[in-house]
Amino acid sequence: NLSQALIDHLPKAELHLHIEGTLEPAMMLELAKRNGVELPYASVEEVAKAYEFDCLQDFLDLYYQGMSVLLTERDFYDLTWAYLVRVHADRLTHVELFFDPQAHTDRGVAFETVLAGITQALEDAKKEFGITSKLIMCFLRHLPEEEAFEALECACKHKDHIFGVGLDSSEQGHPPEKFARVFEAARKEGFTPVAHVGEEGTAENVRDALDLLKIERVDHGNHALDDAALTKRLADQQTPLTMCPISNWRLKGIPSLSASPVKKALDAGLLVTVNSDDPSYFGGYLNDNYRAVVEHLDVTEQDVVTLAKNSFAASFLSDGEKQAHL
Ligand code: ES4
Ligand code: ZN
Repeated sequence: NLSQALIDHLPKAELHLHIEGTLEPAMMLELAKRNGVELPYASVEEVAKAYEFDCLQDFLDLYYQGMSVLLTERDFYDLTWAYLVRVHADRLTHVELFFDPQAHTDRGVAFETVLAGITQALEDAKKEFGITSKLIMCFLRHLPEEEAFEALECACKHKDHIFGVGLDSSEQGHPPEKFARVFEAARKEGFTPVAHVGEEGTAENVRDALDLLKIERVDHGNHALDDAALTKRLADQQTPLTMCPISNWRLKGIPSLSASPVKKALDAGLLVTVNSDDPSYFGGYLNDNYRAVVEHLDVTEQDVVTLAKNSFAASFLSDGEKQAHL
């Protein structure tokens, strides 16, 4: 069918992707064996069966458990390379990916080990596939501000490889203001700020992230649409939103894919994009998310083209680089 072919053929960027969320069950078991790590699963089927989530926190618990198998530079390389090979097949040509260093340094894995494995795979994908990339380091919002400052200190030694800072993990109880100071410091150091807000949290969190953290892109932002004035502000300023339909559905942020706010955001004139978030855990890579939008929302083929174009427009590539991708 036409939409399917269109999705497969359009060059696309992915702007909301946690590299640790691409860890497939088969690789998880393989790395557990390679590294002598104990997991509560005996087979790929058992891992897959555990992936039933009632909310964001349910998922986060398994996400942090799963990444316990990632220990060496090679592990981070293999993880990142597998994702890039997979999305090259989806005609992805640019990716801005998140990583969660605190989830690794807390387990005794060095910041440099994590970064070296990821960046080597990104460099190889540029050479092999022509895929361009930017790396965004996320602060874990359930951890203290002081630990975010420690992560920022590490990032400052690697400005050549880290483009931006983000904010992820549990939104409830950890509002943007908790990170106002570390974001200010990060901006002063030249990092571009983004944040997960309005996923389980309210429009107020989205507004606070814009005003207090000065974010240049909203990750998720579903609940921004609850507030008409905020929606208008985002449309007027063309602040990008990185939405993740399958993730929202699997974490029960929406009752069904037909309740995804992607179409509403398009119709409101927002610079909205479609992304996979944690494809292994949620059961869908980039094109699966585009297909979900086509199958469950009343979108036209023109909307699909707009979403793919938005993915570059909303990226942090320069205008010249954006043109080269279209
Ligand atoms: C995440 Cl879906 C989602 N939300 C918040 N934090 C995250 N980390 C990885 N995936
Ligand atoms: Zn996310």
